[in-house]
Amino acid sequence: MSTEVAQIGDKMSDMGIEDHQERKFYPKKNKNVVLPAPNNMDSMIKGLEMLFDSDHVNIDEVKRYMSEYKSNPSDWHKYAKFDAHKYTRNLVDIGNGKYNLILLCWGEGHGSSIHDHSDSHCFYKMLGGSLTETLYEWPKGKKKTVMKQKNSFSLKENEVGYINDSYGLHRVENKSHTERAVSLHLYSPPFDMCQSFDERSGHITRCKVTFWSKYGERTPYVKPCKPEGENN
Ligand code: CSS
Ligand code: FE2
Repeated sequence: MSTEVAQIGDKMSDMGIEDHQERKFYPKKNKNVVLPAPNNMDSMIKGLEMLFDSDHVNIDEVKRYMSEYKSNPSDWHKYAKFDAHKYTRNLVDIGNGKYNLILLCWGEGHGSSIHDHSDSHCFYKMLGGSLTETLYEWPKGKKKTVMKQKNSFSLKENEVGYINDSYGLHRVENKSHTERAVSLHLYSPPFDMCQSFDERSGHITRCKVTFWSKYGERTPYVKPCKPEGENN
């Protein structure tokens, strides 16, 4: 039995790895690959590209890999752009078209609407501060009713959260009035529309999601959708 450690830059197709004890990942041709813990954000970005090389997404493996990166603000400060009124979405990488990697910057008290994730995987890693996630059930039927809240929990620096539409809907908030928060989100496949929900009625608004910046450069302003757009 042998265990090999993939190097960043290795191609899956070059790997002849047969077996290993723990971190299983099943890319093409059923080869298992062990990725070393990323020691900075650029190596995490390259490692994520490898993890998403196959069509199968191993949720636990991606969560574990993202949690192994120890946040260092000097790795990501060029993407961290705050707005006074709303959290910002800042594109970092498009993962060969398989996903969007987006840095979200949450000012004090900023929060999202209740929203879905357009049938995509949503992984998010805390890079700084803390966020509170509240889960909701999908509204049932067409009748207007207050949305049903499920559980709520907080994530702190370096922790990783995950949701997809089968888990329900969520709202994410920086409840702190003194600290900002920064989180790195991976959506696979990428999406540019999602649905936001009015908590009192379950009313749905379709929203276009946009970027405040791309690769560290401010993007032109896009008028937000009403009443509670996801975009900025
Ligand atoms: N889905 C929200 C952030 S909470 S996961 C967004 O991308 O704007
Ligand atoms: Fe979300």
